[in-house]
Order: sequence, then C-alpha cells, then structure tokens
Amino acid sequence: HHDERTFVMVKPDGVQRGLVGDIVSRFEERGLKLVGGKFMQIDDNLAHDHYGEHEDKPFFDDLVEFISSGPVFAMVWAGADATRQVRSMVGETDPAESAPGTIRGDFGLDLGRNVIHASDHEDEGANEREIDLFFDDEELLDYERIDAAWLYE
Ligand code: YYY
Ligand code: MG
Repeated sequence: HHDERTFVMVKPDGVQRGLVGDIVSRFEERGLKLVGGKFMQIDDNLAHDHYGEHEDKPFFDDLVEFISSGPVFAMVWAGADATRQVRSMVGETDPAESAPGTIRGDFGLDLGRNVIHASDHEDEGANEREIDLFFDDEELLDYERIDAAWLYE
C-alpha cells in the first residue's frame, strides 16, 4: 500500500477537556501510523498561515484567536488513504451535524468548538504543505508498525 500522510490537530478545547488520549487511541486502533506529534502553542503568524484559506470568511478572526488561545496537540498520521479515513472519523465541520461515533459527533456541540482539525485537502501536495507549516522533516519518523502485515492485505 501507499502511505499517505495527513495533518491532524487536537484544538485547545480538546486539550482542555482531556480528549488527547482518546483521540490518539482512535487513530492508533484504526491502524493509522503516528509519524509525528507535537504539544505546542500556536502563535498569531502560524494561526494566520494555517487558516489562510479562510481569511475572507466572517469567522476568520474568531478562528485565529481560538486556535492560538491554548495548547494544541499537532500530529501527522500515515496510512492508505489517510486523509479521507481521518476525515470520516472526524465527522462534519459542525458537531451538531456529525454522526455519533465520529470524534465531533461524540465530543462536540458547537461549530466554533469542534475539538479537532484535520486536513481536508484532496491533493497530496497541499497536504504536505500543511504538514510543513508545523513540522520539520526530521520530526517526522519513518518506521513500520509491527502489525502492518495484519492491517494490509
Ligand atoms: O475542515 P473543517 O475544520 O471541518 O472546516 P473548515 O470549513 O475548513 O473551517 C475551519 C474551521 O472554521 C472549522 O473547524 C470551524 C470554523 N468555522 C466556523 O467557525 N464557522 C463556519 N461557518 C465554518 C467554519
Ligand atoms: Mg478545513
């Protein structure tokens, strides 16, 4: 299989609510491979860069303020079709529209406090650019999960 890499981040509300462990567990149990992780505080510049695609939206200022309001846990997960698989586990943008069983559907109620960010880029290049904003190359580790032969045919 081809390992696609995708950027995921527990937002400040998820960290404050003690959801980091549960969220990491879900991706691990699914079979995705953790290749990078960083507990950090996002500054104003990084917040603007990360959410640059939304700069013309009415919610942009609140979004930038919120994402830099406390620690976040940034991660890179790898696996077959990782971006799409992670997004399906995250749920809809609005937790109120998210099915139970998804992260936002299990843990959220409000659009502006939706617990987790996950890359929604279709193409791998855009995905990698999002990863590059948060991680240096040497912070992304190359290894095989010991159960890889049981996860993939
Ligand atoms: O990728 P995803 O997080 O599901 O949604 P985006 O459309 O990329 O929006 C990013 C972020 O902005 C979203 O997680 C919450 C916030 N937001 C908002 O506050 N109000 C909206 N109407 C749309 C999005
Ligand atoms: Mg998005």
